[in-house]
Amino acid sequence: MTDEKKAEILPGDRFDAVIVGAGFTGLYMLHVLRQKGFTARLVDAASGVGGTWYWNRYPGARCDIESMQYSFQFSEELQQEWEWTERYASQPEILAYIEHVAERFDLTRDIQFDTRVEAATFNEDTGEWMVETDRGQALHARYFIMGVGCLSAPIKPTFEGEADFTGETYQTSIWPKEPVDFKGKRVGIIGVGSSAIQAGPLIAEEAEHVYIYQRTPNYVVPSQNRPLTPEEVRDIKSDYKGFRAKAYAGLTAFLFERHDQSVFDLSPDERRARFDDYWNIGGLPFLGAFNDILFNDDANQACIDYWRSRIEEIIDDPKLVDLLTPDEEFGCKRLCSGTGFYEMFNRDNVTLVDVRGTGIERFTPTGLRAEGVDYNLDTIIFATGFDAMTGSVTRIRITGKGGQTIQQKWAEGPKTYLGLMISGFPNMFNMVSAGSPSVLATMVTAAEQHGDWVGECLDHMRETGKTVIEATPEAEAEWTAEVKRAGDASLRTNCDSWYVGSNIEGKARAFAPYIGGWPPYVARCNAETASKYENCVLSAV
Ligand code: N01
Repeated sequence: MTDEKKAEILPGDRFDAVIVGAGFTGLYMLHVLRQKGFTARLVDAASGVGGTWYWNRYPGARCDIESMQYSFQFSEELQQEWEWTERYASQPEILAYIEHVAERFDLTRDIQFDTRVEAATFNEDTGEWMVETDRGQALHARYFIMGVGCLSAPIKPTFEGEADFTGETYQTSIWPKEPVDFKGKRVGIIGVGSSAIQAGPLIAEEAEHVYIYQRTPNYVVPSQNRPLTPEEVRDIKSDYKGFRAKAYAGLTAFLFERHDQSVFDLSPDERRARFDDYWNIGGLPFLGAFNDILFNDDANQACIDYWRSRIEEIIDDPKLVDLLTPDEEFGCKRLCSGTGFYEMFNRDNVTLVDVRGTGIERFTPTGLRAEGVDYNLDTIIFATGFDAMTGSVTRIRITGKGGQTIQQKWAEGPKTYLGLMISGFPNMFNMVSAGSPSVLATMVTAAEQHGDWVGECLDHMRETGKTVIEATPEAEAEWTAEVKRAGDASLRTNCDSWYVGSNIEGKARAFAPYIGGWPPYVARCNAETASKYENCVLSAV
């Protein structure tokens, strides 16, 4: 992006909407508002579009939703013309796609890059938001729209002695644009979440030695990534609309074969054959092998037994198998989809360091000390995750009616109406985040659904001469209870994970995304629109 192409910065500007975040969600929202004739300014801290795909440039970064589905469907021309090369797209390819979309729909002229939104305050007299940036600007807008992502507030633990470490440190979630050279280096990776699982095997191919510091193991299934064949692409594109419609009708808004059978409907041999089939399909669809893996403890244990038998086939050292086996439900955390993760531990230059005891105690000038042992390292990589779901919202000082802040409002966990609106914060829309399917659905499809919903809502406001919309406290309480009910019905609330916020000390435990299913969620949103917002108060100031 050249500087000339960046939107001109006009301090004190006034817009119909200020949108935060230039990922899939914010970009689509901007497109919708422009189509409808609203004025909008989109603000992003990055120097280019892409959101999560702008920042997460670590080796091996790749999506775990199939590329033919992890893409926009609002433009038939776009989806027909864009060529994905692999079943699961890599970060560079996804970023190139998002840049293409921004260019194709001429979005960048309304985007202000290299600017972080620091605060937003609702003015009850004017019904407008004032959005303050780290450039000292105050942008005024009727609507304040957050498209800030679910996994975009990175976290990094701090260790004693960090400043004395003479080597290089990196963080997967804010990876440099320039390639990092690991040749001949002793590399330490802290964490074994999806980021480390993707990065580790590739770094191990290059580095002299890789130490993986694992506090809690994760279940990993093979992604079975491969190049897309011209035939399968042609097949989908021959009826892309029909393909998308089938995905839309599914529980997670992405299409994969789900068997509507219990683990216990099959004999042990048939069950194993079914699991084998799904292992070969790989990735998140592995969970579709049976309908009760995430809902029944015994079915879940059968899945764990199968998984373990496969890992035992891969890893030579049985002690490592024990160390890499989680002691929680399968699929409770987000299932990790990897390539060569377990195989990596058969390499002579990879060491798994179990840090469940005293942990990583400190950094030293030449590396780090963990569990009482000093490790000499040239490079240390933090793959330590995010303040997920709410962190990207609460790191902004958002103040609603009566001086209430979002931090106060969400102190005991996120409270929303349909995930989209927050009582006490009129004219603010929080897209594809806590309280909606978001991370449990295809994020791009979720971005389009929310973008269309907000667009229609703003149309209605304009047509009826209303200027302020706010969800009622009753509607918010009912929806927040529904989000909790749906979470409690799933095994996914049982373990510690970023879904429930337990990776952040002091954060209230709450299963943040809505797990009640995509079709019922969309039906609720559509009913609200059809009722002309019966669960909201609309007024004019
Ligand atoms: O982060 P994580 P992530 N000492 O939170 C460890 C999406 N994503 O970036 O579990 C030692 O999963 C921590 O240990 P513990 C995807 O949804 C998708 O990898 O707290 N270890 C854990 O092992 C994913 O679920 C893809 O005990 C420490 C790790 O750091 C989500 O993003 C790719 C520590 C953090 O794992 C987050 O994944 C990448 C300490 N002091 C990400 N502090 C795709 O495949 C933390 N840890 C699409």
